[in-house]
Amino acid sequence: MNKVEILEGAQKAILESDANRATELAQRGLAEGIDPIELMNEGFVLGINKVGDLFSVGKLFLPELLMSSKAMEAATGIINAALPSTANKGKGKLVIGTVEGDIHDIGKTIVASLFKANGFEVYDLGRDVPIPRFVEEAERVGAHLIGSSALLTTTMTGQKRLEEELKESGLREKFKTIVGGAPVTQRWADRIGADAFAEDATDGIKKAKQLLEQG
Ligand code: B12
Repeated sequence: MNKVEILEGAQKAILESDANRATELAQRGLAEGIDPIELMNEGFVLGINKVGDLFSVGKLFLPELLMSSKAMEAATGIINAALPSTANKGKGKLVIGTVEGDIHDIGKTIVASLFKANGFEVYDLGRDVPIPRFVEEAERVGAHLIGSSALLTTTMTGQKRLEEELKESGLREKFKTIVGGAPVTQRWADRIGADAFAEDATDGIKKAKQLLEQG
């Protein structure tokens, strides 16, 4: 199989909710030397995005969405584990989680893995995280950055509450905040007063580095 076939196969495996095939292609892609992030973005992510599109127009239903996301989780587990863990720590500490009421964590976990691979110390709070937890954990570990993920228009408000919570507790200046998730935009970040918005994991690393350089 060549690279194009693997990437197309990866996309198809997610569309067809085939976890075994997704696992096999994740392993194969890595073994062939495809860059893990490219394998993710040009393969599996295209598949899950199509699934999301079909779901939103009613051409596919929740059981299929769930099965495709299981296949996606299988693939991302393998790819995340393959990201190099750098010995060169000390870029900064990141506390990250998916906000309260929201159980989407595939993207958040990719972001956490890529930050680790880029020398950040990552504290992943998981999904459906109560807003005060972000603040407590950031205080506890002495974080530089707080990253929050929201995939639902209804849970994006959690990111706004995080900003409010930080302000109310007098801690806003202590941490930089970065927001992400499919419905989240730069406009939203500006509106709620987050320090940065990132389109994807790679953009997240870029923005985080910029923020930390600013001090
Ligand atoms: C997979 C999926 C699920 C899975 C989630 C499994 C899991 N473990 O995550 C399951 C089946 C559980 C699910 C459930 C639901 N889902 Co859903 N789901 C999706 C789907 C298809 C893909 C999401 C995904 O994983 N994308 C792939 C990853 C890699 O991308 P990503 O998450 O965007 O993350 C990237 C960037 O956004 C960014 N990023 C993300 N977070 C962060 C954070 C930081 C700090 C940074 C820097 C960057 C960053 O970097 C990531 C990597 O590049 C989306 C469709 C879509 N287009 O998003 C719908 C979608 C989000 N779901 C939707 C809905 C409606 C639901 C349900 C309400 C369905 C239901 N009726 O029950 C429930 C909600 C449950 C809940 N309370 O959370 C809607 C939301 C509509 C809306 N406007 O709010 C969507 C958009 C589908 C649609 N088109 O209708 N879902």
